[in-house]
Order: sequence, then structure tokens, then C-alpha cells
Amino acid sequence: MGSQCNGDDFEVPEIKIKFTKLFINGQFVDAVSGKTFETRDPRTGEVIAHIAEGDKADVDLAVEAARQAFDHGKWPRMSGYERGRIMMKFADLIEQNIEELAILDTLDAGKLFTLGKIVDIPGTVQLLRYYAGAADKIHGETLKMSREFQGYTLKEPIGVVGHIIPWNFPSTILFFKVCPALAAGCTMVVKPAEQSPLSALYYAHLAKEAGIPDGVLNVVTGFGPTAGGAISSHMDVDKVSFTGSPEVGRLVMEAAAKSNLKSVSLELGGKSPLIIFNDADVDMAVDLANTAIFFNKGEVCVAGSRIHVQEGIYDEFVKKAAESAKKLVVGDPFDPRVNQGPQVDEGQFERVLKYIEHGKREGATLLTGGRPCGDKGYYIEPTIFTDVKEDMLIAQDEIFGPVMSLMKFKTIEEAIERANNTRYGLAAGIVTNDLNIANRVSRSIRAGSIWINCYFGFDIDCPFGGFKMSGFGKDMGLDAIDKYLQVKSVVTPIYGSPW
Ligand code: TXE
Repeated sequence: MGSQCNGDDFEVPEIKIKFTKLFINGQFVDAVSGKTFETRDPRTGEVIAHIAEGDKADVDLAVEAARQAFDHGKWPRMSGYERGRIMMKFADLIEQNIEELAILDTLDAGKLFTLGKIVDIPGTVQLLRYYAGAADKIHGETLKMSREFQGYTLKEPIGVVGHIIPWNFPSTILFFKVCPALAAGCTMVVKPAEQSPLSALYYAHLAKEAGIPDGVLNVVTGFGPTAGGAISSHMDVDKVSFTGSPEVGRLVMEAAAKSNLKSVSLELGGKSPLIIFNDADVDMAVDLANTAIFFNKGEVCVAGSRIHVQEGIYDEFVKKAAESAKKLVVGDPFDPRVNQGPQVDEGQFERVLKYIEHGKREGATLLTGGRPCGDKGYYIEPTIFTDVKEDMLIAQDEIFGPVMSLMKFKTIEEAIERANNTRYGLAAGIVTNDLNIANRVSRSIRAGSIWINCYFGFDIDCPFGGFKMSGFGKDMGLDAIDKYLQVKSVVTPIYGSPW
């Protein structure tokens, strides 16, 4: 077996699930239909809780609350400084509840508990504080008019925003979107993924405690085609910000076009290349490659799922990559020794295994892994394919699981061509000590983020978003605030001048 499933000599923290209802206009309420759905623990497939199943009727109520809060409420009208102060309080409250929030994301999405405590949840605190600091620095420009006019621009919040969130980073991606929208003065309706609704409801409770006015931040849990679809087709939602699959991204755009032509931004995943040149330190490159694909069990939009290795070091790389993958410990994400937890749900588990079977049928060589792991839950061995051809499905589709496709190349030109041979353009990694190669390749790849001698080079100040079919619009950095603003020009003749 390419990996081990661990034993059970560690403690799973006890937790009572406190919030299971929709959060609309500052209150936790049942769905209008009274329906609920089950959220399940991917470690076992067992039900964790029954969650209110919102649909169009609930989205209508949430949008109405957000509309009132935007048109008549304090939030868009208060100073940026005051909004920032409340966001800082929200951050402090999250900081006091890191452990509980990390437990929720581990239970719901199978994420490593230790990482949740030091990366995911503290990351939301950092995002809130960054955008809180930006809230009072949003301003327009004085224009140099060509005639005798005075002109300036105002940057105004876009209005009511719908955020549709995936399950792979239930906390991080939620705050990628909520923080700049709050800083801009927008009001919003959030639809978490049906696989991972627990933490979003907890955050809603903390937002209220921090003093975010009722109606500003609403959370409607439920399914994509019903609750999500109602947001993207709503006539009173001014913008929708979506992270998820390209198929649904297309539906969101269609719904926006067919309703009120709301503004749309999309982050739709990728098939990101990591290109390793002959001069690379092979051990370091193997570490990077394994992290790039196996981190968060491969459920990462920027996962380095296509590893292109130059021929001079290819054989050594293949041997060491397999050895390294075999050492990864797959098992219960609450166990601090574990490197890889379960896939988020049965659907994703089956989908990844199907791709692995497809890879074998297409003629790729299964170097290591390839099987489910353990007797319950949705665990899959870290898997590496070699002899992957570019037209194979496993080299083109986003598998969203722990499956590495290894390919050999000869020249820089070939590496660039292969890296760009994908419909996606989210990220790319380059490993070389040659500055000329690094510069040339980074400028030639059509992707939104390029990481040289590192991978996952995320930073709060670094705009993140895709090219090509990976979508458009940036999360993070100050650019993300612009998504939630619109520019108004104000012009007046200068007194006494003819016009
Ligand atoms: O995504 P969906 P799924 C990719 C990844 C994964 C695949 C399928 O390859 O294997 O997509 O995952 C909501 N109108 N990514 O099926 O369906 C849904 O409820 C409005 C990459 O889970 O796109 C959830 O909240 N909303 C990605 C969100 O969309 C709808 C992260 C994402 O779900 C909807 C996740 C509809 N008609 C998956 N249908 C990334 N970019 O990181 C569903 N939703």
C-alpha cells in the first residue's frame, strides 16, 4: 500500500453543533419549507447534523433583508473607519473561537485539524484585519478635466452581493469574499456549500456579536440549483461572486444575463502545471511537487496536478517522488500525525477513483497509490501516474484529488507549450535557479499566479484569480475590493466659465 491508515490512539475533540438554521436579518430561522438536509462526516459517512434547507423563498427573504440594510441601513453609510472597527471586533471574536471553528471544518470537510488551527481559521482573522484596515482608505480621484469643469470620482459599494462558496476551504474562501465586500460597504447573502455549512453559520453568529448590523450578512444554507440558483437569478442581487466548477460558473453567468445583468466574478479551478528544470535540487523539487498536489487531499483549485520534469532529472525525480508519496500518512484528520484526510464526500471520492481508473485505461503507468484506503470514510491513497500524455483526460480535467500526473519534457519551448496546453489558467510553478529561464517562462504562461521556487505562494496582499476558463475577477489584495465597488463620476462647471 502506498500509504498507511493510522490507528485510533488520539483524541477527537467533543463538540456540540450550535447553529443549524438559516441566518436572515440577524436571526437564526427555519427554512420556509421547514425542510432540512444532512451534513455528513467524511471520516465515516455518518450524519453530523440536520441543517435548514433554504431555497428560493428563503433567498427572497435574505435578499430583502440585505436590500433594506443596503438602501436604508447604517452599514453603507457609516464611515469606513467605523466599519473597519467592527470588522476588527469580528476578527477578535473569531480568534477567541479558533479551536471550535477548526473542529467544524474538520468534521464537515475532512480538513486537517492542526492546519485548521494554524492556517485556515487564523487566515480568516488576518483577512478581516487586512480589509478592516482598508475600509477607510477607499477613495476616488480628482480628474484633470479637458474643459472648465471640476470632476471627481466616487467609489461606491455595488449593493447587495451573493457569495456562492465551495467546500474545499469553507472558511478561507468565505472570507476571501465576505471581507472586501464588508469593507466596501456592501450587504450580502452567503450560500455555503451543502457539504460544509457548519462554520459559515458559526461565523454569522460571531458577526452579529461583533456589531455587524442585522441584514448585512445573511447565510442561506441549501443546495446549488435551488438556493444558489435563486441568488444568481435574483433581480435584486447586484453582484454574484462564485467559486466552484466551470459548469456551474457558466450557469451563474447565464442566470445573471437572463435576470438583471448583475456583475459576476468567477473562480473556477484549474489544472496547474509545476515545471521542474534540470538545474533544480531534486529533493526540494520532489517536496514541492508532493505538497503541490497532495496538500488538502488534492482538493485545491491551484493544485499542481501536472508535474512537468526535464529529461535530465526525470528518472531520479520519479523514484524520489514515489518514495516520498509512500511516506504520507493517510487517516483521521484529527490525528496530528496524519498528512492527508478523507475526500469531502462520497461523490468526490467516487469521482477521483473514476479518474484513476480512466488513467489506467488510457495507458498511463500507475507508479504508486490508486486505491481507496481504510474500511470506512472517503480516503484515497496518494497516487502518481507516469507516462501521461497531454491529451489524456487525467492531464486535462481537474480531478480535485490526490492524483499527480508526471510528464517529461526536453526544451524550454516545449515546457511552455505544454504548460499552456489546458483550458485553465489559474496558477503555475517553476523550479529553476536560472533567472533567465524563470523570467521567460513566467511571462509566457497564461495563468493568474506564478510561483517561482515555491508553491502556494499566497499572500493576503497578492491578488488571486484565473485566466482563461479559470474565471475572472480577483480575490485577496486591494484589487478584491474593486469587485464590490462601482465608480461614479461627478462633474460641475467651474463658476463663471462658459460651457
Ligand atoms: O462544484 P459546484 P462541486 C470543481 C472540482 C470539483 C468539481 C465539482 O473539480 O471536483 O468542481 O464540485 C453551488 N447555481 N471545484 O460539484 O457544484 C454549490 O451548492 C448556483 C473547484 O461541489 O460548482 C456550491 O456552493 N450555485 C472549486 C458551489 O456552487 C450552484 C471548488 C460549488 O459547487 C449551482 C469546488 C447552481 N446551479 C469545486 N449548483 C474551486 N474553484 O476551488 C451548485 N452550486
